[in-house]
Amino acid sequence: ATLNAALSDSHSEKDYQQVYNAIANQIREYDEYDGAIGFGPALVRLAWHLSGTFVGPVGCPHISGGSFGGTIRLPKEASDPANNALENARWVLEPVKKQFSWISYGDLYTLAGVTAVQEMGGPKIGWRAGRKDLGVEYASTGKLPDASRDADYIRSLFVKRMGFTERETVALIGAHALGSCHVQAPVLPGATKSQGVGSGYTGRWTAAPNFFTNEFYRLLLEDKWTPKKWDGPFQYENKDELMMLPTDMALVQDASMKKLVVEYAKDQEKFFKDFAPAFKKLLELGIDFKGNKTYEFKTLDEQDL
Ligand code: DDH
Repeated sequence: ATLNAALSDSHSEKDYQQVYNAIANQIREYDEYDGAIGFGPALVRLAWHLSGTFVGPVGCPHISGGSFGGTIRLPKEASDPANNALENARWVLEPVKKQFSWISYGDLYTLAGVTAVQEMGGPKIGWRAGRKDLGVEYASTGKLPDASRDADYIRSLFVKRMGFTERETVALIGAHALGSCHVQAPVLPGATKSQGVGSGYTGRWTAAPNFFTNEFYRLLLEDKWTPKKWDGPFQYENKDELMMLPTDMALVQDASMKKLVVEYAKDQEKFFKDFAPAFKKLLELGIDFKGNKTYEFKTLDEQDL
């Protein structure tokens, strides 16, 4: 079973490009957010957390989760501890939702992930419209990964439960070139203090956390990572105070995943080529788009905006 996307979508690719532009302008507007990282990484994480609740794989009779219903907007799913700090990502998209009230939250949040990857210099991600907002009975909790675990756990979630290949799995986790981990959620523009807690982990993975690159793999392989001495959860650090989660280190502790890390560390183009369809697949888990067309959006730069 799959959830069926709206077929006769009355909006055109041009309309969705307008939404893309509005999201991209929000990223530009608030570029000082989170220590001048901006909202790009948070929007990628929002799209992933909305989609990564999927229990399938496609074709199995009892699917649940996924991006279709936009259910991360609902308090039940938003308050899953795995979604800590994502209220900020939803905050920055609310003006876009007001301007384009016809778009569903599932479409808006997935399009925001696509926009953020592209605006941060990543590959073009094909995207399809047609998700419909669903109610709280479709909200999904407890399905997102626990960062303290190992490679077999990652396989059990991504390969067995969501239907990704191991290659797609390793490519997706390369998104950790972006953003950072937070003990406290970053302070919102205009506010004076943090509105909530983060994951409890701390630090950035790379020195350029708002550029989409293969740096995550290169650092994972080439740097020396040691356990961080602190009161927080077990994590790794290098001499430059960059960080890795236990699940990140798992990618080089496992022989077959490590091969892919080596490949992506050497070849950013190959990483981009594999990431783009894997991210599209993530955003579409459990959805039957029927004949809906795949759109590819222009960046603001490409439009001279
Ligand atoms: Fe992640 N991620 N992620 N992640 N993730 C965190 C931040 C970001 C795990 C744990 C964490 C993916 C996979 C995994 C991004 C994208 C993606 C944080 C820190 C934790 C913890 C949150 C905070 O404190 O604010 C684990 C575990 C996994 C796993 O696979 C086992 C994937 C697949 C993606 C993706 O996008 C495809 C991004 C981006 C961030 C940075 C967010 C920010 O605000 O900055």
